[in-house]
Amino acid sequence: MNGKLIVFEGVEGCGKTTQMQLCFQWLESLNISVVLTREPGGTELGKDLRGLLLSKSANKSISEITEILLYAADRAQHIEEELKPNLAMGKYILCDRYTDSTIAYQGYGRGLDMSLINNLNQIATGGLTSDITIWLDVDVEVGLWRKRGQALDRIEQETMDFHRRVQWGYTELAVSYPSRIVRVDGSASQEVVQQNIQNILQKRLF
Ligand code: Z5A
Repeated sequence: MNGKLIVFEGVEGCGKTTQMQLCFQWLESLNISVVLTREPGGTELGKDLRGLLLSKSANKSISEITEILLYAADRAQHIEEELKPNLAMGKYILCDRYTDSTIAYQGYGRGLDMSLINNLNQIATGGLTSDITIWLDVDVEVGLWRKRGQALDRIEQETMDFHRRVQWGYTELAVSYPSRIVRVDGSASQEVVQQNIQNILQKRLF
């Protein structure tokens, strides 16, 4: 596989969508073939799974095991249908969330067993890891404040303690995988954040 898998991670409202769009434009301006995608929801099946997982009102009773299995199913389909073929074509993939989200949300947030999570991630990905993961680090309060006024989805409606555990998960992941995960201060202006990301990608991937 000759392409590159570039993943964006972080708590709600950290700026992933904004920064991925800017990266997309920048990479296209360099004549690099680039694809934008996300988890959950990067395939037709995944869109249905995303609806089930994040629905604001229904499915509140979804069990924690059901939840993680649905994320794993979304990922397995995404990899076969979207990631592997595009990487094989040499494309750069900008992916909104990947395996670290499962560790941060279902592991640190929900407290599910880490060996179960690692096993499921391995089964779903077949060992495909990102070439680089950009972790946009913002305080939980900042991220949620940025999304004020918007209807909150099922996970966003969780307690502040839940979101703080997720944030702690990202902090520990960045320490554990320093060659794969790069922390970027997401509280800076959009322009500064983007410049920092471009500098990192230029240094690490080109
Ligand atoms: N999830 C899980 O639990 N387990 C898994 O394995 C996976 C996922 C894969 C997916 O949501 C949900 O699924 C997620 C985890 C769970 N939890 N929730 N909810 P998502 O990733 O699609 O949505 P999100 O995490 O809530 O992100 P978001 O709402 O799309 O936000 P964002 O993409 O990070 O931020 P944004 O849309 O670019 O920016 C938010 C606002 O801030 C917007 O008004 C911007 O204009 C503004 N903004 C952006 N950057 C800045 C800066 N630098 N300064 C000031 N304002 C800014």
